[in-house]
Amino acid sequence: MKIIEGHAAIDPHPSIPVLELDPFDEGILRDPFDYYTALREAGPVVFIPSCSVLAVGRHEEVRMAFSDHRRFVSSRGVGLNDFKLEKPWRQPSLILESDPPVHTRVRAVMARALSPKVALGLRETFREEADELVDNLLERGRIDAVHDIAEQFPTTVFPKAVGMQDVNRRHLVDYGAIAANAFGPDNALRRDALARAPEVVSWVTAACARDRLAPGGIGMAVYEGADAGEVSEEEAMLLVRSLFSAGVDTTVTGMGNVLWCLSRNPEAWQRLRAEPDLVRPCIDEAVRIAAPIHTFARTANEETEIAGHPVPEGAKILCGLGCANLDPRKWEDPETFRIDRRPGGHLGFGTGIHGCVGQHIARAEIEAVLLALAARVAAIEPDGDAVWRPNNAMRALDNLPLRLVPA
Ligand code: OVM
Repeated sequence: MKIIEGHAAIDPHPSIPVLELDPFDEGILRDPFDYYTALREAGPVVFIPSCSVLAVGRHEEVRMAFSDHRRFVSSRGVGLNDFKLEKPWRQPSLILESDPPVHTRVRAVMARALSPKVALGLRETFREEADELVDNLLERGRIDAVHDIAEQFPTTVFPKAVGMQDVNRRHLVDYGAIAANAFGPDNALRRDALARAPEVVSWVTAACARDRLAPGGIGMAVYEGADAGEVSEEEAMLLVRSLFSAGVDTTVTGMGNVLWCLSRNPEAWQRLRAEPDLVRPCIDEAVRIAAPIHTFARTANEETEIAGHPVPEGAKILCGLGCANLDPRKWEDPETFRIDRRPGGHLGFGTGIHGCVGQHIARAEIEAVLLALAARVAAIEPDGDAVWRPNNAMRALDNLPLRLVPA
């Protein structure tokens, strides 16, 4: 068997269209829209020789792959590496890189620790913190929304909510980006991420220990699952690690992307200021248009089919979440940001049993910032070009220069 990019090379059925491009090319990652169109138009499932994978980019097939966790498993990794064939770069995530029954058991613990009720309890604190941040930013006027808001806010409030004792903001943001780049092929992004990994990983690992977490926080709530016998002490530690890998940089990215959408759509900003109840649909619309996680893979755990095309066992299936979110088969004017679209069925938080378990907390963080801004800022205007930061799995900004006009 030939191995390419950590998984079995595919000998695709001749009925499957071939797409000759590298989906992890830095140019495509910075500006993916033409690639998205090519992927959707080529067919319901395509073969990409550059990394020997199948890929789906239409809403229907991406949703199907994510909803069928029995055929398309996560336990063999949700990047290009097949954990059945190659040793993963870190101990696999118990919740992301697992299947039932393990997944079901640990997910229950995480769902409780990150429940809507927990998010509601954090709302007030988030709002106070956001008001203070915006007051300070208004004194400056010109800001980089990535550094000054999107990285600043979650790295302040989330570690506090988790009960983290000693916070290193840079390591927290970098850990998520490293984990996300590691889902990709053996390219420069992945190699650079893994070169920086040891320092960040050892810091994160130490931060996950029970005695580094304050009582009453989300981290300790996970360890209470161990006290109740639902998970082992070691499993609880790995689940706390997932709070840091999945809970910081994803939210940072979502917050940056929503501000990118609003700063490019001034009429939407005015509408949000007039109708703050639109904050929730606004967040969903931004997560649809610029999904923080643009791609996750699944592995075909048996010989099967997609849209009538044969799929061999062991095939990696790239699932274009960001691509499906812009599928004209599903959305009217998919690339238009409509603050009141209410885009039910978007895949920016995934779907199925692995759908984002932390989304209530993420939404609460972004909501607090948007409401604090909407109450005080008459206009958020571009103050230069947005710069994207290519990542094998994330659609993230590097810089978003903005001018804030006080109300
Ligand atoms: C994890 C995890 C889950 C979701 C995303 C992610 C960006 C990591 O459990 O480690 O990386």
